[in-house]
Amino acid sequence: MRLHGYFRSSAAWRLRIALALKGLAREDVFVHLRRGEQRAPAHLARNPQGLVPVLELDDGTMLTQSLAILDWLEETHPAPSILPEGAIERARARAFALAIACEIHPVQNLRVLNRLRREAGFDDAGVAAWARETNAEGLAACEALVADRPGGFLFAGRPTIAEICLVPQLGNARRFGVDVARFSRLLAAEAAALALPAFAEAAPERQPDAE
Ligand SMILES: N[C@@H](CCC(=O)N[C@@H](CS)C(=O)NCC(=O)O)C(=O)O
Repeated sequence: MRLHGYFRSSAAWRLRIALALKGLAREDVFVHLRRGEQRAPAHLARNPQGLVPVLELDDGTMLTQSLAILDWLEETHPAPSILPEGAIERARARAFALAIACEIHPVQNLRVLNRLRREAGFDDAGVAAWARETNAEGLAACEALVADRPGGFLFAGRPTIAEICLVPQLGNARRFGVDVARFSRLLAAEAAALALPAFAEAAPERQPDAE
């Protein structure tokens, strides 16, 4: 499989973690987002949305949208599972992952920040405040969703889609200057996850295209 991604892309980061958790090898193809390579015809042919990640299967099939790809991975490579046991816990873990992937991440995406600058007159400080506050507000809601859950991992005695989405989003939050210290339950889950090589090795600074 070929993972078309970028070291700093948190959506690609989710897939680096999941592929490693499931013991699946990948070849990386780098799409430099700051240079706009996601809008080049070659990449638009893979994903007309002009986004990474894209997972290219051995038969040439292109899969897009990281959460859909996580579902595909779980269906085709069920062990080890990245979902908790039981329908209610699965619904809760999915809700947590979607709170990040649908509510926080899209509004702090590169193209949105660029549009704020280009079309809404935001200066650098305004863009930084937008990114910081959308992350802080969204992660505060995530902390509230799981505050009463004991232990390290959030929904099982092992990592699930919740940590797969959480760890990259905490990375974004720090990059945008959020003081994450108040999210103690999220930090406990992150620490449990980062003790595993699959999470530790997926970090942006460990990728060959890191700058
Ligand atoms: N919902 C998509 C989000 C993909 C996405 O927003 N990718 C970002 C990097 S994390 C991207 O390619 N941004 C390029 C841009 O905004 O132009 C997913 O989960 O795959």
